Amino acid sequence: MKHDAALLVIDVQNAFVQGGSMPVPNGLEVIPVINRLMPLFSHVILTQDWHPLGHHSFASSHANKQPFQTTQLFYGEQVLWPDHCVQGSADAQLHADLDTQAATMILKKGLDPAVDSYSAFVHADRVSKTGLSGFLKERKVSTVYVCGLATDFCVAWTALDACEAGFTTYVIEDACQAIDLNGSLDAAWQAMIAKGVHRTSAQAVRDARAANKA
Ligand code: VGL
Ligand code: ZN
Repeated sequence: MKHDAALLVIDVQNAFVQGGSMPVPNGLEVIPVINRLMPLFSHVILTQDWHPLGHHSFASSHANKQPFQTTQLFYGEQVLWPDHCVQGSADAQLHADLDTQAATMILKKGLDPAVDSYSAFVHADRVSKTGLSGFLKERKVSTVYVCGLATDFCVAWTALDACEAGFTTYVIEDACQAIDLNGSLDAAWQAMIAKGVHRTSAQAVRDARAANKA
């Protein structure tokens, strides 16, 4: 029997792999790992970063700013990125090699031009919510496994907010890859561990699911 856990597959989009606008080193490596995990879950949620042109998280929207610098937005410090995941562009599409048939929901995020959204649960203003917590709770999901791109941004923020919302939360380390900007990967793991996020591997998840089925 599959139990009440959801797999959250974060931002496996053309933008974040080789050839995209903001490639995460080794980003493509997550795809076969995630494809093997998806059939083990009865709830699979995909997220898609989906920004309007001129989004405030783009360096190009600010005078004298380069990608990977930061600026102050009304909700706090924001890392500025290359233009990426512009709505409707090929760059914003989910990667063609990702098996999307098993997905029960595709959540688009980052639509508000003034507010970024790394997390699948709460926008970067830390106030407005996506509705994912309610969606999962209505389906009696109490445990989430998070994977995808990038470990230190969208995966970490999603995992932290999942914990905050009361879900038992795992991050599947080898089903993720990181950007690692100025120590952001270590900082993300420290924050996740401090919050109670469990760090696991794809093999451990497969073993646990097999034991659960037996
Ligand atoms: C992401 C930065 C900006 C991510 C998305 O998917 O990790 N990072 N937008
Ligand atoms: Zn983005």
